Amino acid sequence: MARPKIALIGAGNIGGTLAHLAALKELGDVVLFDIADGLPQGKALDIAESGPSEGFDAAMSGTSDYADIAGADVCIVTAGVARKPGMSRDDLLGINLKVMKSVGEGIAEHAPNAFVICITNPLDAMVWALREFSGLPHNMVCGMAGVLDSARFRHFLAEEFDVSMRDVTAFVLGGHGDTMVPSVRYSTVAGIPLPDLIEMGWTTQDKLDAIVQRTRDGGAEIVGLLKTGSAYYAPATSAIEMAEAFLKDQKRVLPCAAYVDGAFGLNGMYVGVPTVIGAGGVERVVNIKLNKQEQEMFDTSVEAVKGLVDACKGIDSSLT
Ligand code: A3D
Repeated sequence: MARPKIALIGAGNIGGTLAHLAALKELGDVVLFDIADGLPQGKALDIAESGPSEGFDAAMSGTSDYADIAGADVCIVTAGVARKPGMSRDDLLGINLKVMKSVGEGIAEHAPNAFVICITNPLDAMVWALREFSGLPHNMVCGMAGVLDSARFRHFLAEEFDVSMRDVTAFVLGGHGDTMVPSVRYSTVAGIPLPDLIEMGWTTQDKLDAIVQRTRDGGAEIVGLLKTGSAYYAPATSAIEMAEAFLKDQKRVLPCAAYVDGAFGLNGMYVGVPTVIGAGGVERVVNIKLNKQEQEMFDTSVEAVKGLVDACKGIDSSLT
């Protein structure tokens, strides 16, 4: 049986890390696509040359021709520009919307059966636009943000409690922006919900509030430190987790920017929600109950995403 084919659209910081991780995990053969002359070919060759030492079997190639992604099983999209200090994710909208148009058309023509994971920011609006431009089924197009935001939340919680990150579960709802909703009630240490851990004296409400805020600002914290771009190791790892769930039909329960039509009281929009990812792409949206305060925060986040989608429609009249 032939190996799966993984197309990485964008061979920058995240794209290169994705290629390396996909190779190390032997998820399939990798095609790196980028418009920058020589970049995808150079990274592909460099990673291929790590194969003899690592001992992986995966073909690596680089291209600037969409024909080379033909028949891809998975496409992970990072094409576009990333934030610099002082920029919000929303500042990227105008430039990255044009990029989504060319990427969406390229995928539609050459890899219409792929499971597509968008990472380009501002995430929720870009995954919506990418779906519109590509015309692929909604369940086969989603965005990576929730896995990363939840991983940040889990990391900070594990540090606070001095326990293994493996025993901390958490998830973050809503749009991938300042209004995201780290869910305290549905996050646990080995099944013990965070509010119970406050009662048990493991932490305080103030400390937990600070961790929630640090999670919301997690991307900006790294942009501020790096100064030349945004995070890429953890974003790439998060998208690989989603790709693996699809390729191996793992039916993982992962938060991602999915098309929500009916659940959470929403009528057809992309936003971060818990989902089940398997061979059918986004197979289910997990329609959890929110309390009043969570619902208000989620609604605020939804409104922020709708504003960005409207801005996209204002820029490109083909989007309705
Ligand atoms: P970067 O290292 O700049 O790579 C982007 C690549 O896209 C560059 O190599 C460009 O040459 C390439 N590119 C630009 N236009 C096109 C095009 N039309 N077709 C193909 N390739 C093109 O950025 P990065 O890898 O650090 O980040 C990529 C994107 O991910 C940015 O928009 C970031 O804001 C976003 N990002 C999202 C998250 C989420 O959690 C959602 C986290 C971190 C970064």
